[in-house]
Amino acid sequence: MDFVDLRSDTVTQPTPEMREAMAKAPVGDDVYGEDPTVNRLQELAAKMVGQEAALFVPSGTMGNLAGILAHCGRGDEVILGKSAHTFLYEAGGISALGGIHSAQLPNQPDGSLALEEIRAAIRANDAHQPVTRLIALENTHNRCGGTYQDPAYTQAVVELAHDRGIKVHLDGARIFNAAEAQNVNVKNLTSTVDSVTFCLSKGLCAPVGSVLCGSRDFIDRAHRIRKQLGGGMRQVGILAAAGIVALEQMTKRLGEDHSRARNLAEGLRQIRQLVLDAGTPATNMVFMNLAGEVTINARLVAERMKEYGVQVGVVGERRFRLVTHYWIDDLGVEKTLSGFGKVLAK
Ligand code: TLP
Repeated sequence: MDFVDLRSDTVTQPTPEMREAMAKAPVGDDVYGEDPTVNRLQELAAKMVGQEAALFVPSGTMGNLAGILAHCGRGDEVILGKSAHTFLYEAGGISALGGIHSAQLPNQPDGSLALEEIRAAIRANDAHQPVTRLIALENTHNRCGGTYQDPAYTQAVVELAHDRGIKVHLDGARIFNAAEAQNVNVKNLTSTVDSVTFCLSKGLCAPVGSVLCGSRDFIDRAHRIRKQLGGGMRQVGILAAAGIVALEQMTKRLGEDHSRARNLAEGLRQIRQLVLDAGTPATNMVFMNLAGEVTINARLVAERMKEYGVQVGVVGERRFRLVTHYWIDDLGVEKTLSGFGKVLAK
């Protein structure tokens, strides 16, 4: 059965245009910097986000890890959110592999870190304390509901950081969703941070890969770190080709996913047994809980939804995440609504 798969936008299959571009891509050895398609992708990516240079990496996790390692040495501190993907879901890589300490601040509902709290968390110049080297933001913010932060906030963090000689890294896994939701050019969210990583293989549908962008110097350091992490790849233009299609075509259509997420949420709100988060969806993610009257847990509901051809994300005992993407059409939204109706009426 072909499922309506709302578990994540990571489940997206490459589009027919991507498969064609992959088949035809000229390739070379990227460890020698000789893959023309990778080089094209990197140039395009850097240009789109307003940075000097870029590095193709196998995953968002490696993009964040290589980026943070390129900014921080052992014992340095990064200020990040308690709900940051890097803090919660990247297997503690920055501390395991980089010896990097983290100061975790509460995320505000939109995923931001309060400026006063950042200011208070910056360490004094004191031999007892780690050195605050980096502030890490996430936009859109996954755990906070696919919420987004605006250019003014991003700029305020950059200014605060630079004033104190601190760098800013942005986990922009879904930065094109953040730009789309605010109807701004993505550069307004990315050009002044010191580094940004974004994913090609989520809502943009490429099968593999993320791009880390920053200054030429920074990317040179990250390049060596990517090699240390085992992320130096060879004739990988075959994947970068899909990434180029992702950037040229798929960034333009994310509004459709956002409007389908809104339709989905509107329908789900009519189902008494579900309680949607206030304001959801901000972008392509709908977050909701089971109402108190429901006696089964989210995992069991998700299991029963499969009988109706729908897969949903379970992110807590009674909590779901539903993510729209290119492969979810209006019929998929209808199937999901009728599936929940039937499963919860039982
Ligand atoms: N997020 C995945 C899961 O790991 C939770 C998802 O399904 O949403 N930053 C952010 C904000 C992310 O949401 C993710 C993936 C990553 C980084 C890591 O990307 P990958 O999976 O390519 O390593």
